[in-house]
Amino acid sequence: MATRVVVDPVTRIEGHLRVEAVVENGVITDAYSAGTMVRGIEKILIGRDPRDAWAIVERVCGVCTTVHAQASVRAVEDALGISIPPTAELIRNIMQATQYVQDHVIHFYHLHALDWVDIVNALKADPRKAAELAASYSKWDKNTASYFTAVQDKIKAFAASGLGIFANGYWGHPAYKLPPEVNLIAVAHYLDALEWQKQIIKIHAVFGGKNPHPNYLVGGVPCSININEVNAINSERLNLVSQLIGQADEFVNQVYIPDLLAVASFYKDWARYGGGLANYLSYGEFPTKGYNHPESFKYARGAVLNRDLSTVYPVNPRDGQEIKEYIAHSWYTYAEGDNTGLHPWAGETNIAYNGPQPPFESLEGYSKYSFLKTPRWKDNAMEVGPLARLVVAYASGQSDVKELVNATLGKLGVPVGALFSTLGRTAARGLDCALAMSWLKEFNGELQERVKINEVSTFNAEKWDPKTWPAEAEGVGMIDAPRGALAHWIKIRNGAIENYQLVVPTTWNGSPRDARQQRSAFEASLIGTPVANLEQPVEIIRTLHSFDPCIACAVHLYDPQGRHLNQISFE
Ligand code: NFE
Ligand code: MG
Repeated sequence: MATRVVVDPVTRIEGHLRVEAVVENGVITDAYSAGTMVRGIEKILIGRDPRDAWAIVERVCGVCTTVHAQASVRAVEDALGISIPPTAELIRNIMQATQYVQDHVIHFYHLHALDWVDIVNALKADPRKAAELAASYSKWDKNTASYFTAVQDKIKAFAASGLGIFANGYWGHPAYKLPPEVNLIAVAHYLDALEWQKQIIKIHAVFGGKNPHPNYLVGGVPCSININEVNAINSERLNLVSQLIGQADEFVNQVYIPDLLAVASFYKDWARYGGGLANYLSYGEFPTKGYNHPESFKYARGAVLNRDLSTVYPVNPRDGQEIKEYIAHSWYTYAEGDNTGLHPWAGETNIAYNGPQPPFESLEGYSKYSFLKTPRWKDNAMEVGPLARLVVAYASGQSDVKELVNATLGKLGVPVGALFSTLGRTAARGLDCALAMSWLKEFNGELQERVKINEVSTFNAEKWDPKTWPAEAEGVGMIDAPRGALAHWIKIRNGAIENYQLVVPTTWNGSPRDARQQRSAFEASLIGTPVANLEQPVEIIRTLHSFDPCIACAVHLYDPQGRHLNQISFE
């Protein structure tokens, strides 16, 4: 018998996501992914100064903060033909690599770990054995028996008071497989990661003034470097950055990656589930010779189809035939009809909600069922994110990526095919973090070298004055954000924004079906997954979380009447 399992809200994500999965004989046979929240970002940009757009679009999300500002300044620079000084490029790379590292660590411990780690079971652990076990795979000197005893005491007190925000977890569910000691180690590091992430993100405050939402600047970065000046980026600030990078490196390589591998080794069966789509898209990231030279990127740009690693297809977001957004199953309407696909330069954002009124019982029978639009590359549904970045880089032959992927698969004793799964997606995020960490050190070293030789220009003012702009211009700003391929398309007319469209990672992954009824990544990846207990569908949550969904980014339009469209409760 088919049962429709509704998960709403999906928690431990950013934004408001509802998933309905059809389960037959204990296995998911169909799924619907619905973004249930709307905001107004694309609309409110129209008519504004393109140089201000970054400050508005950055507010689309506080999780992947900085990435939308970066996409926006790149879009304006692309439209107006502005290149930025190499020192500014390095600082932007440092900001982005910092974002990858902080975001991925937080995702692993605070958003995803509890799908695999049973907090209550950690009470059964022997802290001495936990310390021995941790020492066998990590050199982190905090991992002592007394430290694990103290953490266990905290959990005891917490459990006695009803477990607080963790009260509704599926503790004791048979899908949890870790021994008590591994559970205890992971809970201890969950707490440590909360403290740690406050430190690394200070790098954003140094170069961008604050976090979340650091400052950006069309033509460069909004900070000047003078090693002897109190109010500039000086020696003290640069030393702080180096020190924070050192701490981050230790946490990533002695805590996160060892924990990830330890946890993964108990869940190898999850290399069989959650693969979903076989197509991967990456815009590439971390330019080293200017953004117009993608061949110099740390991560290559391209698309891989049908998991065929022998071919990487070029991706051109300017081509009107490559990237299109559909709304056949989304609460929008297009002037030319709802089965049309529109390239983002011609994109439209016209809300047309015709779904159920709250409380939603089921979306069954509703043709339109989400506020996410549905992007396609050459009409293919594409997965984006850390796994896609690694797949495209691997297939492009980038040696640092290939070596790390092969070494990790070897350690886990699983074949390359294991990457195409829920487990593979979660492991890929860890490798993505380790790579970003190593590049962060490299970028910082290069910055220090440039400062030594006084190559400190951070701003190109050449086209700052709108009088120097053409009457009409169009640009695209790509970035591979922590959750994947992100781009902003801008049209400028007479110095003001005429159209602005964001196509965001979670829009690719979490969208509803397209006009040809092809599923996007969330929906496709759930099919075939077993669900042991319909009342506690932890398996659905595991696969969704492996994508690190962000619905705030993915939907960016408010109901014009400000209507309350869905009630979210946190009982
Ligand atoms: Ni709000 Fe985001 C990232 C972007 S995902 S988290 O990474 O862009 O849709
Ligand atoms: Mg959009």
